[in-house]
Amino acid sequence: MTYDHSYVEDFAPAVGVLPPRAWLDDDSARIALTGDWSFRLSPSLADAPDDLKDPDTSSWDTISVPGHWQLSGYGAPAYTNVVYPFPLEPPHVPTDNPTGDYVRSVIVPADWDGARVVLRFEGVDSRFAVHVDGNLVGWSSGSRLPSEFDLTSLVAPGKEIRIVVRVHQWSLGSYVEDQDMWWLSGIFREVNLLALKPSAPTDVFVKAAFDHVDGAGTLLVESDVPGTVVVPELGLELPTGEHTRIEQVEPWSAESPRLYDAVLRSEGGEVRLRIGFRTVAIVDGILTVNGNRVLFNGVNRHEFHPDRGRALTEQDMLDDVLLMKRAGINAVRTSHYPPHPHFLDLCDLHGLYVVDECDLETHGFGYEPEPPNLPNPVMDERFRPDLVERMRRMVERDKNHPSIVLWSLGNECGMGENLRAMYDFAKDRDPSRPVHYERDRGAEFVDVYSEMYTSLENVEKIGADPASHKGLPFILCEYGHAMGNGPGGLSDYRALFEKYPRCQGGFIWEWIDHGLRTSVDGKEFYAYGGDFGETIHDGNFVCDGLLFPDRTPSPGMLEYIKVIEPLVIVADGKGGVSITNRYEVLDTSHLTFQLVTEINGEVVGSGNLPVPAIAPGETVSVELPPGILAQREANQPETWATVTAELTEGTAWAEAGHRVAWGQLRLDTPAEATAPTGSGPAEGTVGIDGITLAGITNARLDVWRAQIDNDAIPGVANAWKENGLHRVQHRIVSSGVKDGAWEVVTRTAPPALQWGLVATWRWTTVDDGVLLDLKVVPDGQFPDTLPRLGITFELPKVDQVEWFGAGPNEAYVDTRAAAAVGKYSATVDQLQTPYVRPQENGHRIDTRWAALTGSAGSLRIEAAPDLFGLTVRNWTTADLENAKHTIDVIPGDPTYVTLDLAQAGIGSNSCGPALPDQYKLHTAPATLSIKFVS
Ligand code: IPT
Repeated sequence: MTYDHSYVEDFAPAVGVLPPRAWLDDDSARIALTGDWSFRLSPSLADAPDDLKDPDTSSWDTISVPGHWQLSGYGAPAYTNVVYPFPLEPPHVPTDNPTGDYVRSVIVPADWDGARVVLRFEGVDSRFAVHVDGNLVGWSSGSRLPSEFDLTSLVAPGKEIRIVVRVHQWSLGSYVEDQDMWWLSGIFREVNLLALKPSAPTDVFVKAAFDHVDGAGTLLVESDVPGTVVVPELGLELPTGEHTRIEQVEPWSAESPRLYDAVLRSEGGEVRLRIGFRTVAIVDGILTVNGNRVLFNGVNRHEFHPDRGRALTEQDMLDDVLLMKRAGINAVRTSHYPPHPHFLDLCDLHGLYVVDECDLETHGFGYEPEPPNLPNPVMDERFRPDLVERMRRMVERDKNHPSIVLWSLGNECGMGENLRAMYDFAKDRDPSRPVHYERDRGAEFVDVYSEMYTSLENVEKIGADPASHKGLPFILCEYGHAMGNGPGGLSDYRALFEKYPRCQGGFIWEWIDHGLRTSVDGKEFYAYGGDFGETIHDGNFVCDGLLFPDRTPSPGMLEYIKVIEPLVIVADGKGGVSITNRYEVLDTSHLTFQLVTEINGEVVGSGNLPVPAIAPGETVSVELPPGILAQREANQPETWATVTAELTEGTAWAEAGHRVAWGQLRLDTPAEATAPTGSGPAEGTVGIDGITLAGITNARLDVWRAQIDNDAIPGVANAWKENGLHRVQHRIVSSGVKDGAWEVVTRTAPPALQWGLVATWRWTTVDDGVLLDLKVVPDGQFPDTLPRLGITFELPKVDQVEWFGAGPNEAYVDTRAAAAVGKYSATVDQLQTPYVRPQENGHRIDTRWAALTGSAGSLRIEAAPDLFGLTVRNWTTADLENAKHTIDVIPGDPTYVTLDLAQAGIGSNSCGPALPDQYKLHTAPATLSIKFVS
């Protein structure tokens, strides 16, 4: 008889499992079944052996649990975003269904006598059957949800049992787990054998609320086994099931995550509880926590590690939480499945608002398919029991976390009655939390209205019409697509969240690039879709995070940190500094303010800046110390004051001195910029006519950048490429002395087309160098916009770059909030940003001067007076553009230097609105004046 695999395609959510219950920190005995299990992978159901009653594992390998078999040497990862990698014919899945068998023995301790012995899985992808000593115990699915099996009748204390788990890569569950991520299978979260004492609680529901009007807390702890709840700090002792009011409590919030340690004592054992008193409510269309309007400075977080996939360690989870807290992020959407429960404990402890999302996405069916297309599973009644059970399993597991402020039904499923049923379940079981779902345009079964990737104009419209969408609070569950270089425009979104009360922020897509660490010939790089030979895949769309795969912050992360920082520090227009407190509940008494003054990038003064405690929402003006004012009077050169707010004392998530906000004030009054005048023609100087200055060769007009992911989308990229911008040629029209300058006229134009850019390069000598006055005029049917307009030239290899301008990190016109004016120094290597898929990077905006030094000497470039964008790299734009992975860009000699008059903004168009007009680089006559000193 062959093994009956029919459960793989069963519409039932599970068979033989215990009812879902809360994740509890109790004193029940347990054995962690982590570590080595015997393992065998069958490529297909057809050849998965029929020996699960008593498999002979002597020839099997071992695999480490938790983990994914594709990252443990079996099969290969595969990435698709929307599309399913198998034919759509629910409930069927391919017979070629990789199936992993896991076997492990464990002795049930003798002192477990009388206990209920439960085998608990925290997460198995995607469906699995459990056998103990030859008996089929049951099966379950819901990859990111726990399943428990009662083994009591199959075990005897003191005796060994043999557990056999058969896990299938594809199942009915795969139809509702179409999240944008790697397909990775196996037992990827912990497995435990538990001894549950009959007289100890196994399910507890803590209901703790806060009344912001009178400061009182209310508490009710429900338990399946009665007991007494003790909260020592509150001097409280109260029976389960009894509601109590506490005169004064300190509330829990993301900024001030006050938890009260408590214990629930019953006859059979103890459960440790951490109680956070807080109330989530929608008041007059505004989402509030403890009466305060919430503004989500959030991120979408997938669970990811470049070596372990979704099998995270507790350290990985802590790393995420600490990185978020230090960044000023206050909210996480657990896209698109419930995270490991330990992560939620950390959110409670350190303070992050959580949108806990159900393990559900059916994107590949389309939003509202009409016959003859198949209905989306959320419209198909056969899926309803499974979907409602998924919601139930999440709510039951996670209900005690104060950090969870919204339940979310799932992601990208369109609309269907099964979603309504999930909503109804959540509201019935836990009326204390509003429910989120994004694609409910009519706001039928949601409590907050949510959209993704909405343009600024449309956010503004929603903000300006508070009655629209049933007057619900509005959030962007995804925006700011952080793929490759980007996202741009975050400050503009932030301004709208400040302007319209109902626009309550959003969640950047996404937290981390899912690049898998791989190597070729000993050279390491991060792999993305297609790198494992997948038949269909979505390339590097899986690398769209604020963090690189190894959790180092990308420039996008640094930008986000600046945009959301809790204080706004700017000039007050009266000679002082204006500081606005954007915290929800904290005043600024925990912060110390520092002031540093710099003239032309050199520090001339520093010290403490006394600032009174500023209440949330308040703005104060602080005068600068008199010495600094005097300096301002006396100095014409560029003078900046930088005010920094730091933590006075360490917190659980950062050390004392951690910077939470900063701002710069320009102290000198910039004089009307005047161009230096040359004293005569710098004859035969630099140009494409081959004559060189200070090692400069091959100076050309440059209009192309290695496409960033936001450029590489049809509308933009095609228009640019159709206009031949990626392959222009250059012609010298004339050169000679003219009107006191050496003048070279060039025409830069693409093959086959008739438009061009006529550039007039006028070179004159000045005291210590040569001056270039460049004028560019488009002719013919030129394209509306350009990726960039600048000049690129070559220099003998440069090692070190020093510059005065905006920095220290790369910045573009719409990603420049985090750039501060200062004097910086970096190697050419350090100027590059290693985007997982190589693309334009490293641009330093608003450079005043730069000194480039290499073995062949040095060259100084000065704004005269136009500020320029600076890019220095040891490869060409084409090299960068043609590279698929970081290891494909190979540094060489010479160095390529680009000085931009302007460059197009970055935007978020890889998954989002077009680049706003103000950040486009419109083709028009332009000039640039620069001085070269060798
Ligand atoms: C949106 C998805 O919700 C998210 O999971 C991710 O795929 C993101 O896009 C892109 O990276 S869906 C999109 C069609 C708006």
